[in-house]
Amino acid sequence: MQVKAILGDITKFEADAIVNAANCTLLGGGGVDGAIHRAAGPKLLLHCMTLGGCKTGEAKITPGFRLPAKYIIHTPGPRYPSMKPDVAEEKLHNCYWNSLSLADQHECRTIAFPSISTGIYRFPLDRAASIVAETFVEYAQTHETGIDEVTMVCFDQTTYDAYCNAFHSAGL
Ligand code: AR6
Repeated sequence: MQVKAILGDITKFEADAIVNAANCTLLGGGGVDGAIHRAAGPKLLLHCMTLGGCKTGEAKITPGFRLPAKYIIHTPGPRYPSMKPDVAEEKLHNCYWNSLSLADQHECRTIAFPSISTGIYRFPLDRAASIVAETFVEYAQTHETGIDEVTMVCFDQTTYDAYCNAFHSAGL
């Protein structure tokens, strides 16, 4: 499983699956969630309305509709100020872990993530990047994964630098 970070807009990224930093309603919002709903078109919301929401750290899958990606994996990240830091860290780990697992179940070979929880949900960026790197290492070591390529699609330079550093430190 190859891991890399790039600067870009995840709604334009061609992968078998892209991940959405959603909220528990799965009915859209601001940030990357809003951008994904706008780009995928109104059928995404109609589909999400049938899913019954999603708990923080868990993940649900939909088609990509108008996106270049075949699937969208929706995972609500932890809202950092509203829980204890160790609980938030565990939930952030679960978001990435459960998204990879769902991608594997759907035989995805390529998957792209945004920086879950580090925007509106205010998770400290450097800590998030270390947790993401650890999660990717642990997942690759413990699974016979069919995923060849994982890309962190970062929307700004600071986010890109944080993930590059964390991946480098983890030997990715
Ligand atoms: N491509 C890639 N990354 C993006 C894009 C994009 N098009 N747009 C924004 N980002 P956020 P959260 C980055 O706030 O913190 C929503 O209202 C952004 O710069 O989107 O998990 C949901 O409905 C940041 O680095 O997600 C929830 O209520 C990262 O994506 C809440 O926000 C995540 O920022 C979730 O908050």
